[in-house]
Amino acid sequence: MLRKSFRFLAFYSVLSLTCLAVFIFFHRKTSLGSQTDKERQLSVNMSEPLQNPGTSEVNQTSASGPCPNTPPDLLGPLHVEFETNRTLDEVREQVGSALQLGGRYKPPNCVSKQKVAIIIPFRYRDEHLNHWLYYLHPILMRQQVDYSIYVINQYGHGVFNKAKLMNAGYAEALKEYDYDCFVFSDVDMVPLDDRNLYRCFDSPRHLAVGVDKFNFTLPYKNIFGGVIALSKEQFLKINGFSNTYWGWGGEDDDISNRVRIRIKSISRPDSLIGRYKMIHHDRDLHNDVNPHNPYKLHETIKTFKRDGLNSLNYTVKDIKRDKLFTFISVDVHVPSGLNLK
Ligand SMILES: [Mn+2]
Repeated sequence: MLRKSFRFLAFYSVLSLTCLAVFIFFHRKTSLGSQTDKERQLSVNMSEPLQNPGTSEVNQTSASGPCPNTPPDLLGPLHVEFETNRTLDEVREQVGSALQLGGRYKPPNCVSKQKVAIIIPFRYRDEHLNHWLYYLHPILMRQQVDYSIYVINQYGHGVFNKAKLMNAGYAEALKEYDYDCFVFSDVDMVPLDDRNLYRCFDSPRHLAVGVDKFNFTLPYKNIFGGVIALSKEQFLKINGFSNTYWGWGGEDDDISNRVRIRIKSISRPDSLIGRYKMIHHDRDLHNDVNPHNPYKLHETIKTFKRDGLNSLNYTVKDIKRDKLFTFISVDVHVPSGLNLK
């Protein structure tokens, strides 16, 4: 009898221990599972912060393979005019419907090979920006670019520093998305042919080959300004732009030097496809020609390793997200005793 009840007890203790073990095992598994989901959600949000969840679902179900190397819907030569007065509200209505907040776009039916941040250094040029947005958004969509527009505004009224703004734009864009290509464009430059692709190539790309202002020819061989595209790797290799070109002139020849020193070659579209129309304008306030800048160009080879992305300092004053662009106001820390004479 005693032996029987002992067996009975032993059987039930083993059974309850097994049940306890099974319970603990499943409980841990479910709580682990929900944690992973949360983590997954968090990483999606962090890598694509400008995308709303609804659209990302649509993209996931309809995005099939990679986008074709040559976008299929390009038009070729374009008619561009700046006589029409364009307000931001109008442009938003005309070209904004496929955009997400921040001037963000992803082709709906294919996956782009590159993620492109378009950086526009800016101050006092609202009218030019409206023209630029009106023309560029539809072009970039036809080119099937995965892109955002960053307008980097110099805060305050101190001496302009375009190159430093572009460095800041690079740094700020990378905080939002893992871009692998950066297009730096003047706000007054509109391409006249949509076959001029806003993407990165094996060598740093000079897109603005022929500007109407210079009769559609290169004013000099080493010019590397107006609109340029560098991969993240290329931009890091040259340490970005110099931060020390205050006022007008020189910064584009300085980056041309950096590219020549560190990478050797550049690439360009052919002279017909690489045509641009520039918006005519008077010289901006607080951006006078700096007569010291041309002399600095002889120093690039000695200074570029310590003057650039690795010495960049600025303060973000404001970030506004429009449907058509992300507007970042940056204090570039204008030196107090700056002498442009
Ligand atoms: Mn200009």
